[in-house]
Amino acid sequence: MSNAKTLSRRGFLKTSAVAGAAAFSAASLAGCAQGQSEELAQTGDSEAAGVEETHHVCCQWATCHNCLVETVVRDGKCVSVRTWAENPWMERPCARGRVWIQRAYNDTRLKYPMRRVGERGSGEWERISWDEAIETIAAEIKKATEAYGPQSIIMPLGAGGMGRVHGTENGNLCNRLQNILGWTGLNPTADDGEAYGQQKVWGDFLYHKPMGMPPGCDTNKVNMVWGYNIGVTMPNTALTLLSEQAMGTKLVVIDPNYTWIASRADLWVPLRPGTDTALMMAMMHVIIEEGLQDTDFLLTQSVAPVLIRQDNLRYLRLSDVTGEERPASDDENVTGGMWFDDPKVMGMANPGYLEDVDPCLVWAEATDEAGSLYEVATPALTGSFTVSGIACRTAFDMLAERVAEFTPEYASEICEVPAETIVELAHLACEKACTYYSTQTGIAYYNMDQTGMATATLKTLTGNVGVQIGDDYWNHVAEEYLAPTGQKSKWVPLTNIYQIIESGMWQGEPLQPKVLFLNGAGSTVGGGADLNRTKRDFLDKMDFIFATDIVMNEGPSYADIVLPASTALEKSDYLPTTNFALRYTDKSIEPLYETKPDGDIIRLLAEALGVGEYFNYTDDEFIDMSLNCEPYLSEGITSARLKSEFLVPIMATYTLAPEKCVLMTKTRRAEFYVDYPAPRFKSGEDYDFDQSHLVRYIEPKHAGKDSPDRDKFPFVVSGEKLQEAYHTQLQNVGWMLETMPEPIVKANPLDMEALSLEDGSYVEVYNNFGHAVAKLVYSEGIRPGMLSCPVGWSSSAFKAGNWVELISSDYDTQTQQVLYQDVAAAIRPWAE
Ligand SMILES: Nc1nc2c(c(=O)[nH]1)N[C@H]1C(S)=C(S)[C@@H](COP(=O)(O)OP(=O)(O)OC[C@H]3O[C@@H](n4cnc5c(=O)[nH]c(N)nc54)[C@H](O)[C@@H]3O)O[C@H]1N2
Ligand SMILES: Nc1nc2c(c(=O)[nH]1)N[C@H]1C(S)=C(S)[C@@H](COP(=O)(O)OP(=O)(O)OC[C@H]3O[C@@H](n4cnc5c(=O)[nH]c(N)nc54)[C@H](O)[C@@H]3O)O[C@H]1N2
Ligand code: SF4
Ligand SMILES: [Mo]
Repeated sequence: MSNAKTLSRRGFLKTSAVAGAAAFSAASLAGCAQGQSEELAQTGDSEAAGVEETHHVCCQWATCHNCLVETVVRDGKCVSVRTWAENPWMERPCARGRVWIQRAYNDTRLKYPMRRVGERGSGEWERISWDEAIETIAAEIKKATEAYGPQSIIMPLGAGGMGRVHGTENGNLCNRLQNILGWTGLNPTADDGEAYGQQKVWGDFLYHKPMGMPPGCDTNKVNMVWGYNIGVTMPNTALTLLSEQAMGTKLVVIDPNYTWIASRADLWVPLRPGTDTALMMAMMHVIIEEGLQDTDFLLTQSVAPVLIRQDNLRYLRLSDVTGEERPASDDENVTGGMWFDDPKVMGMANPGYLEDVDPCLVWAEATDEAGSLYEVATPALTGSFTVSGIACRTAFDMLAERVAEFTPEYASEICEVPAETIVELAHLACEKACTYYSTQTGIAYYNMDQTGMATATLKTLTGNVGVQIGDDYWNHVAEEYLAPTGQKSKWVPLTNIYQIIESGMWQGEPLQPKVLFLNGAGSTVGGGADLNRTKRDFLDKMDFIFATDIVMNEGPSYADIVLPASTALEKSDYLPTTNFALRYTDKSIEPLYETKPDGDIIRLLAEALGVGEYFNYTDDEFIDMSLNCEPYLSEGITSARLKSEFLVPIMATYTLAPEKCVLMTKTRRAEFYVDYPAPRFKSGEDYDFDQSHLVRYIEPKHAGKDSPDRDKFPFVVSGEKLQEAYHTQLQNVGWMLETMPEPIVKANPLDMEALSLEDGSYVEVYNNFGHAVAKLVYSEGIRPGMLSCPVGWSSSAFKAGNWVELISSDYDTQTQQVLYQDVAAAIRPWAE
């Protein structure tokens, strides 16, 4: 099928289309990056004479490429943002990276500190001085600290800025202050679910997972993109995928909707939303039934041969046989909390330490007896064995049994993907190499951790496990910088805020949140879930709310005091990005109006709170302090080097020898069968221990077939990221508003015609939690039965409500992630 216009209901429901290169949708930002945006980014009078200089600015969004762009400054005014021609990685910034001028010189900027004069959220403010603002905030913080302890000050993690000094993400000056004073961190757990599921198998969190191609492979035969709207959300990676495709790599996209990348795929597999795990389990079924698994990898690099006790479903260990007591273990803590207080991520783990004294056992085929996983040369991959009276089966057999039911025909009923396509996908997954590009939020349904676990299990089964270990340099920061007094704050998941406020406790200790510091964090309010409940049961319960931001976003609009922060153009910093490099961004212009870079705001707060002595350092001194740890020391990375090279790759990532690629699990192997499954946080939820050793399929909670209200709310609402926005940002930027002036809901014309809803009319989307009114846009690329509602808009942009009202405050109890996609709703005409 080469033209989406011919897509039929049948095309979505039972056929997977082979998509041609003709895209029906608007050209993606990636596609137009070089041409249109380049032109767009030119402003000002190019003829004007004056002093001209150039600077490097790093696009500061989290979880994108952090492209380094070049700014042109003439007579102190930034006049252009353009591609940095000498960028060693040839990064192609998209339009979102080129709008910094319009962000900085924008009438809607917060220009000076302001105090609320009307009701919270009424929009009535008065201008105050910095001195008064800081004094008031410090007094409120002191009051709450005295009455309820320092942990009552809560500060969400927010992607307002990624800089190590002036950022609002993890690992910067605000965290230094937070740790010194003992404030509680609030983690939006925004995109952790899938990664957490993978962590169960690899033993480590997020980006520290095996990547790239397995040893011995030098070509990618297949790239599989799972529900990743990558043309919009990671445009440079999307372009790389197209380059690889041009050189012969098959591009496979699994997504219910016909996205930009799907339109370019060799095989597009539309599935029923929320059923990816069932699809992958059926692929595993085919692989095992046809004997296509990578037996060598399974036996040498995974727990496949490990004997599983049938009485308690745990690994059989030497101590089970000898009757000796098992050495003290940290079993219960293996899954671990927030990524930044996870000892494994912080490099303190000692994988395999228990195995040395109490190894798990396998069946030695040569001698017909049980032996240590680490000593037996030819362990059995399959079979049932009785060892010292304990009945056991291999982990591989347990997996085979788990997926036995998932025949292609059975899964076809669940996923609405033809059985033959499932077989084809299974075969493609066995190619060497097949690389997976997994979405972060596209599969945010109740079962999302299982989808992550399924991906990692599939990779293990096919031996498609890369030799590089990716890393996330957010987490590599010197302790003396982050926690100079040795004290480290607690982090709690935002999903549990209601439970915490109601009970005044978290994990058995008192915690009464009273002061909320919205530090460049949009996902706490405007980009979160169940907005009505957020206001009622969270914001209204706070004694005091203060915010730093560059505009009056949804969250700051409920604050008592707002402080104006400077934009990326107005400050120097370095960014520890997710891209295996450090990037320096140097100040293009002086802070506009009365704004201040975030780190300077933190310095003022610290002074007022009596801990100013920890902040008497220059930015460069702080940068060098933060770099005083590995791997930066070995690689000689200092502030001086960052300032001269701008983009400094971290070689440790690239030079990792295969033999050093140790997985961080207890067995140092891929643990697709988990010995001691545990929820990410112990927050009192039910947890099915016995069922959680292996991947399993669970229907989505609200969007699932059997959800109680599905007859009332027949549509699944996909809250994809908006091409023209970065989360809750850029709504005030003219160039963005030109292509996306207001919130829209995209729906399949077949569905809408059946409901007599006209293209371009205003419609109300609603469910039990709330509603939103937006313009209907017919789109044949949207799967029938789905509504696509790109998120990121403040409530003020809607005629009524907000998409965020529709999302429940439920969460995946294994990962504590918000169910952004697990939403069902109905749609009807809107009459004002
Ligand atoms: N409903 C729904 N919610 C979601 C998602 C979803 O798909 N659907 N996605 C989730 C995901 S994956 C993520 S990562 C999170 C991201 O959520 P956040 O990390 O909270 O990011 P933003 O919403 O962009 O909020 C950043 C705020 O910082 C402000 N800001 C910008 N620059 C600066 C600066 O230099 N200094 C200061 N102080 N402030 C600044 C912006 O104006 C904005 O208000 O959102 C999550 N929320
Ligand atoms: N423009 C822009 N880019 C961004 C961001 C942004 O806010 N704006 N945010 C950045 C951040 S922090 C993150 S975490 C990433 C997130 O990047 P993505 O994971 O790409 O984000 P989403 O837009 O949530 O992905 C939605 C995709 O999942 C598909 N989908 C929905 N349900 C299912 C399903 O059940 N199965 C499958 N297979 N697919 C499904 C949707 O059709 C859509 O194509 O984007 C990053 N890039
Ligand atoms: S949004 Fe992503 S691709 Fe676009 S300029 Fe920024 S970092 Fe680069
Ligand atoms: Mo994210």
